[in-house]
This record gives sequence, C-alpha cells and structure tokens, in this order.
Amino acid sequence: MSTLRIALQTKGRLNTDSITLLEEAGINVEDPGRKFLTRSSSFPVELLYLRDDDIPQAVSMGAADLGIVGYNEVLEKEAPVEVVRKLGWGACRLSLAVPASADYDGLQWFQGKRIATSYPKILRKFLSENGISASVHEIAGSVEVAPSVGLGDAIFDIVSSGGTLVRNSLVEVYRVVESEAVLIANPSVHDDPEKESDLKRLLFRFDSIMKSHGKKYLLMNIPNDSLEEAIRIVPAMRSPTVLPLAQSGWSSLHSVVEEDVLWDKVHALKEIGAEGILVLDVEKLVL
Ligand code: PRT
Ligand code: ZN
Repeated sequence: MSTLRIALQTKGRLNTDSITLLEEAGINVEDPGRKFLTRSSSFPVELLYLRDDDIPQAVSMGAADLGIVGYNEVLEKEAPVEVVRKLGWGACRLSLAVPASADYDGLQWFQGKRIATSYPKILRKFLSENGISASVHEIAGSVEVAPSVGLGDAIFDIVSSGGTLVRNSLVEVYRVVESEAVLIANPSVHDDPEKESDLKRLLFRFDSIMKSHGKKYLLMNIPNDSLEEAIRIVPAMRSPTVLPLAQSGWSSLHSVVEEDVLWDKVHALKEIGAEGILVLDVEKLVL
C-alpha cells in the first residue's frame, strides 16, 4: 500500500502554520520530538521534517510526494516540482535593497556593483534578464548586515514588513519576486492511484479551509417587515437561512459575509431593526 509523504519545515517561520493547516484538515500531527519521520494516526500520510532549503529537492527526488515550503525556495532550487496550491500565508518578497545613503537612480545603478544574497540563482537570472552585470556574493545568513561590513554594495533578500531593512539603514528599491507558502508535489504522485486519491481528499480539505478564510458567520433577529431588505444586505452563498422566532413577527436570519465588509453590513442591518447580532468564525467552507 502506498502512503503519501509530506515534507514540512522542522522549525522556523513556516512550521506552525504548516502544522495548523494539516491539523485543520484532520491530520493528527504528533509531536515529532527527535524523529524526523512520523505517521499520522488519522489520515494515511507520513510527515517528513526537513530544513526548508531541502524540501524542494526532497520532493523532486521523490523522498517526499508533497512539500509545504516558501515559493522563494522552490524558485531558487529550480526544482522540477508542481506547485499544487498557493496557501495564502508566509507572504514575503525577494527584493533588491541599497544603503539609504546611496544615490540610487534606477536599476542601472547596480551595474558593476557587488550584491550579497542567499538567493544567487534567482538574482543572477534577474540581472541577466535586465542586462545588468553585477557580481553576486552568496552568503548564508544575516544578509542585511553585509553592506555595513563591506561584504557588498547592496543586498537581495527576503523582505516582509521592511523593519529589518530600516534597522540596517537600507532601502528597498526593487521587488523581484512575490512569495508565499505553497504546496508542491512530485508529478509522479498522479501516476499512483492510491496516492492520487488521497491527494484529492487532502486538497478538498485544504480548499475548504482556505475558502473559509476572511469569512464570518452572522446570525441575528430581524422583524419580518425588514426581512426582504436584510436578505438584500446579506445574500449569503445561495440564500440566507430564515427561521421563525417563537415571538410572532420576528425571524432569525443566518448568513455568511466577507470580513472586510462585515461592519458595513452590521450597521446597515442595525438600521433596519436587526437585534442580537452574533458574529462567529467560519472554520471550514464546503461548497
Ligand atoms: O532552518 P531552516 O533552513 O528550515 O529555516 P530558515 O531560517 O532558512 O527559514 P525561515 O524559517 O526564516 O523562513 C522560512 C520561509 O518563511 C522563507 O523561505 C520564506 O518563504 C518565509 N518568510 C516569510 C520569511 C519571512 N517572511 C521573513 N521575514 N523568511 C524570512 N524572513 C526574514 C528575512 O530573511 C529578513 O531577515 O525576516 C527578515 C525580514 O523581515 P522584515 O519583516 O523585517 O522585513
Ligand atoms: Zn532555510
């Protein structure tokens, strides 16, 4: 019997969200402790814990069928894997940054400069596509301090909030690649009927979880006279649920709304007489 194997980061920025996603999808993740390969008791998968740098290769070589990793690593490793889903978290970008004191005047500034990075392949490709000849200095970590210690004129690194750049007197001048956590697969997973069927079940669960993000469940009491107007305000996916209340002339109305318009909807509903409005999180959304 063939079992899907998923590679995830042992520790680091993607570890917690990867485990949360798996657990929300009904995959028990036992504390890996010192083991680097565990088996879930609730779904036929094995979990392989690796450094994020090793995940693209582990998947392309078939040591794991699937992997959860930053898209930046997939690009840098040039791994022949399939990006099955963007997961919507772990967002960051790979950017060029220069010292705040530099007289930066556009990409041509980089001609002849030395750029420090942990992402040499992506950088070289970008430079060559833009006709810039610069020397690329590969360093493993603390890239942001490179210019201040003379290890480069500029950097190419991951930026998220931008705080690290500010603290090191650097300015982001060009965003090269946008990244987020992705689910990758070895394409051969589709050739094994058992693995393919388990993958489909997994993706169904992941998609339900992702669709629920940014959604809120709303329930309220509403005078029957205002029902039609309320349904216009919160139309739900097919149509809202309306249940009669014990008190005549009133109904209970249930619907799902996008979080970014939640407060506008709540105010509009209050204005037409809604009472006892309850807002709940949506955990999964199966359409
Ligand atoms: O040990 P292992 O090799 O597994 O982990 P790692 O140290 O190589 O990676 P880790 O855990 O730091 O990051 C894993 C992945 O998270 C990355 O490959 C990205 O896909 C994603 N990610 C998202 C980030 C960031 N945001 C991020 N802000 N990875 C790194 N950073 C660092 C960045 O290098 C810089 O030093 O945070 C700093 C910038 O952050 P801001 O917010 O100050 O701009
Ligand atoms: Zn790493």
